[in-house]
Amino acid sequence: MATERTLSIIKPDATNRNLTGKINAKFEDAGLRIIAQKRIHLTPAQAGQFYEVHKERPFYSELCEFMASAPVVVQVLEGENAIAKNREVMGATNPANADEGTIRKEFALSVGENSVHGSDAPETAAQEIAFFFSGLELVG
Ligand code: DAT
Ligand code: MG
Repeated sequence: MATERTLSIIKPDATNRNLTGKINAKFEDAGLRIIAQKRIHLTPAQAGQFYEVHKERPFYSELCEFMASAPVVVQVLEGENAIAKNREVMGATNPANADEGTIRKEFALSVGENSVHGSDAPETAAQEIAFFFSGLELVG
């Protein structure tokens, strides 16, 4: 299995509750290395651009508004099979369906306010990393 990189976002519901350290510990305990990280406050337009793939879905405007409602922490995680491993650590989109011990089971408030984003495939990971970071900011 190859070393991969994936884009992670600690969402406003989690930064509001000061959970960044607890969430980062979950990544590190799973063997994922945080090789880039910054705290930013997205505009609704930037959130809309990031989530453009969902623009036809009924929750799109709610999602963009939520993502711009408070600061987020964007980060690049690196490790063996990092994309799938991060999705495992995150848990299911809806916390009601998330496994015990996952970030969303422990911390998410609802399907919308679900604490973390993680890329879902190598192509989207590459696009999403490039959306937020320059190559110089990735320190593996
Ligand atoms: P994931 O974040 O697990 O990759 P997704 O890509 O299907 O899930 O959706 C992106 C985000 O959109 C998700 O994290 C929260 C929001 N969302 C998804 N389904 C939703 C729903 N039924 N109601 C409200 N928000 C939803
Ligand atoms: Mg997704």
